[in-house]
This record gives sequence, C-alpha cells and structure tokens, in this order.
Amino acid sequence: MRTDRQNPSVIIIGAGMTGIQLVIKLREAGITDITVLEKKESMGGTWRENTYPGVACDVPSHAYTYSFELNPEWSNYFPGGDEIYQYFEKVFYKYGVNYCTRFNEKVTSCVFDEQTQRWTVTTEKGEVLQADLLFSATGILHEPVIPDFPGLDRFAGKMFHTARWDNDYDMGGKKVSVIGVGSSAVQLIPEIIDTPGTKVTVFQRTPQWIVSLKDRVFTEKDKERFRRQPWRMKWIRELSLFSYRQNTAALTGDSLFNKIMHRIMARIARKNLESSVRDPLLRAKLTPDYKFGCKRVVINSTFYEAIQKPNAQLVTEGIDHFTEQGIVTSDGVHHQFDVIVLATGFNPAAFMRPMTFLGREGLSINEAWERKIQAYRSICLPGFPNFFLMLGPNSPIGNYSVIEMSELQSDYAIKLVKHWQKGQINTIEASLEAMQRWCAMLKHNMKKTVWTSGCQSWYLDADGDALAWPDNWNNWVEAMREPNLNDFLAESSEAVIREEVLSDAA
Ligand code: N01
Repeated sequence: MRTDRQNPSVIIIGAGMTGIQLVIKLREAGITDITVLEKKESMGGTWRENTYPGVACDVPSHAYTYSFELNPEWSNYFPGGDEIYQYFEKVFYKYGVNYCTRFNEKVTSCVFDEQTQRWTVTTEKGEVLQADLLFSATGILHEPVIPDFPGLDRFAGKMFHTARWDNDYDMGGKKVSVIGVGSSAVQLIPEIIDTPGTKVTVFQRTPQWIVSLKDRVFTEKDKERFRRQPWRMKWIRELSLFSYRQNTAALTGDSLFNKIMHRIMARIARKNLESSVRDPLLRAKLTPDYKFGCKRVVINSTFYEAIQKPNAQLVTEGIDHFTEQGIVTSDGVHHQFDVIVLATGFNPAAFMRPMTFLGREGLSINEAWERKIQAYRSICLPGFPNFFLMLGPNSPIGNYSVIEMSELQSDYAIKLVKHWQKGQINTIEASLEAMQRWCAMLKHNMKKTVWTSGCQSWYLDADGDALAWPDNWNNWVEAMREPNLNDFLAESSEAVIREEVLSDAA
C-alpha cells in the first residue's frame, strides 16, 4: 500500500503524558488516522506506575499542566500523584484520546520496510499493524534500576521497587529498609516513618542537596478566581516556569549571572540542611561533598524532619550483601528487615527498549546505540525514517517541567510532518552528519554545566556525556523553532545505510 501523505497513518506507542498531547496536536494539524498502543490497562504512564505513599510532583502544579488545558482545580502547588493522574485522565477523555487508544497492547517489534516506506508494528498479543509515521512516547524514566547486590535473591522478606509499589502490603509495625535517597525516596520515607509501629532504616550511598519549597493549598476561593479569571493561573504558571528556567540556566551556564545564581541557590540548600538537622553527626552524613545541582536537585520539605525521628536510622556504610533476613553492610553489621524498598531510580537510556526495533537494512536500535545513545535534536534517528523518539536523549532539562519540553517536541515533529506532506523532504530522516554536529555541540556545552563537576548522576552517560539537555531553556526553544531541512535527507538515495551508522557507533 502506498503512503497517502495528506492522510498518513500514525502509530503512537504509549498513552502517557506525551502520547496524550501528541494525539491532540496531530488532530489539530489535520492528521486523524491515529492509533495509540498502550501496554497497560489504563493511560497515565509515570503517574499510573508510581503509586508509592507520598508520590507527588516537584514542579508546581500550574506549570506541570498542558499549555492548552490549564487546570483551575489543582488543590495545591505540589499535588499528589493521584490528582495528577486524574488530570491526565480528564484530558484523555475530554479530547477523545480514548477513541484511538488500544490498551493491553504491548509493542514487541517495530520494523521499517524500505519498499513500502512504512513501519510494521507487532504487539505481544500478535496484532500486526502498519503505519506511515511512528512515534515512541514511552517516557524517560520507566525502566526501574534493580542493583546487582550480591545475594539479592536470597532475601526472604518482601521487596519491591518504588515504581512497582505493592499497595496491598501493610507497612504498619514492620522493620522497613529503604535503599536510596533520591526524589522518590525522600517523598516516600516520611510517609513510612509516620506509619504506626514502623522502624525505618535508610541506606544512603550519596547525600543529596535538598531545597525546601513552601507548598500552598489553593482554597475554594482561589479556585473560583482561577475559573473566572484564567489569567491568574496563567500568571502563577509563568512565574513558576520563569523561576525554574533561571535555576536551570544557573546549573548549565557559565556567565557571571549564572554563577551568582548558582551560589545563591547552593547557599539556600546548605541553610536548609543546617537549620533542619540539629545533630552535627547526622548533618555531616547528610552533607554532600559535590557541588549543588551536580545531581538533579531534590525538592522536598519533609525528609530532614522525618529522618530525625526516633524510629528512623540513616546508614551510610556501603551495602556488602543481602541475606535471607536482610542486609550486611561493609562494617559487618547485619541489618534485619521485613521489607526492603528499592528507591534506586531508573535507567534513563532505556527509551522504547526492550523491543525489537529495526530501521533501514535491518539496522537495530541496539546496534545503532551500542556505543552511545544519541539522536538528532533528541527526536530523530539516522537510519530510522519517519520515526520520532519523543523525549529522547537530552530531553530532561534539570528540574524544569517535562510537559513543556514534550509539547515543544510535538510541535517540532508536526512541523517536520508538514514539510514531508508538502514533499519538501523525502523521508523524515536526519542525516548522520547532522546528528554528529548536534552531538558535538552537546559535548561542547556539557563543559559549562555543573553536572560535570564531579558526581555520578543519571544526567550523564558512561563517558560523562549528557543524557539531559546541557543548556538553558531558551536555547532549547530555539533548537525547536523551525526544522532545518538541510539536516534532513532530500532523496532516498542519500539514505543513511547500515554500515555508516554502525561505523559511527563503533
Ligand atoms: O531515583 P534517583 P529516583 N547502592 O536516581 C541510590 C524523577 N522523579 O527514583 O546517588 C546504593 O534520583 C542512589 O544513590 P547514588 C526525577 O526526575 C520525579 O529517586 O547513585 N544506592 C540514589 O540515592 C528524579 O530525578 C518526581 O549514590 C543506590 C537513589 O538510589 C528521577 O525521577 C518524583 C544504588 C536513586 O535516586 C529519579 O528519582 C520522583 C546502589 N547500587 C522522581 N543504586 C517528581 O516529583 C542506586 N542507589 C516529578
């Protein structure tokens, strides 16, 4: 079947925050033949997967909202996961995204066919679908990291990752261990400590810089004002986004202004620690020895207070191995638990994998990324035509709203589709050379960021190159403004071939 460029068929993998807005924006652009394949039984992505006690957003609610669907009903600045899930669910049904979504359809393979210039997508159930354009909207942080601790399988108690929370398990009266002190852990730990009868041991490998931002409850009167005068919530939104942008700039730029901002923020975080933790020994354990912002800044106002409670203990000795009863640390102490929570984060480079993903000439994504995870402007992969990797490599932008990032990428992808519809490009495929230039620019910018100042974080790959966006928001907006068609292949004969991509990856 030949492609009708004016009415292309589209498959979107994933019905999370990105998939939902992509459907809405594609329809607005006149593209209606859309199928969303969602692996689970409901939409919501991150906010469906993460249901641990205390799960919340650390971006202010009015900024963590689609630009086209502001929400006067937010209960507070930092709403819980349930409320965020409900927001996405409301948008999902209001805009009829449900009509094109198929649940329980886990995609197992995507294969590009040179002859038809189409993608064949197969699901776990054996469904086979075809599309002219393929979008992966599978999110960034969805593949839990389960560290390879010696003896992990021997533990006879209960154990789960924060993103696989067992809501039927009652923590009350239990000896609980939490491994990790990242953004998930600091939200969760105070909740467990406050559960009656628990004794909680937190294993911390690296302390975090924590900034406490005041929450604010929106009263009925506030909400009524937001409904009547939407400019009020727009104002809060813009103010929040503006301040988060300044913070991101301070962590990724090296101008004098950025340096001053960085110093101010570092001081705020240190003051937070000093004024919150009384015991000097505990404070020393909680004090990072790396620069503020080197790891993603943790925003939280309950962890420090909780860890000082009598039923809490912070262990900083390394984990040596697991036993049937618990964990033995490097000092030989055997800590015994009923339940161990792995708050150990996510693999930021999994993207749509594990999945069979084959582009031109059978080039697999695992081969193309064997040495390095990279993409042109986060979205386009040489050798994988008419495919868009939403929130791909270098998408996360510090603590900034990933919704803003996602919307901008959708707009950019749709601009590319329009050029393709007009015949200005043959396939939507960036050249290898354009990707190399882009990656060289990222490498150069990376030197200006605080992320390379001497810490380990999920912002960096194994070579210390950027997995996040190593620059400020304005430059990202600029990069997404208008596609540079010179970076795309005009003719199929120019197509990136397997050997070129493989030699680049070698
Ligand atoms: O994961 P993390 P997370 N032995 O990677 C430790 C987003 N998020 O799930 O620092 C011992 O931050 C690891 O130690 P270290 C947000 O983008 C957003 O908390 O590597 N410890 C660290 O302490 C965030 O950045 C919200 O030394 C090990 C922890 O586990 C991202 O998700 C809420 C270990 C992992 O921290 C990830 O956050 C929650 C090992 N082998 C999350 N391996 C919002 O509010 C790992 N650790 C939007």
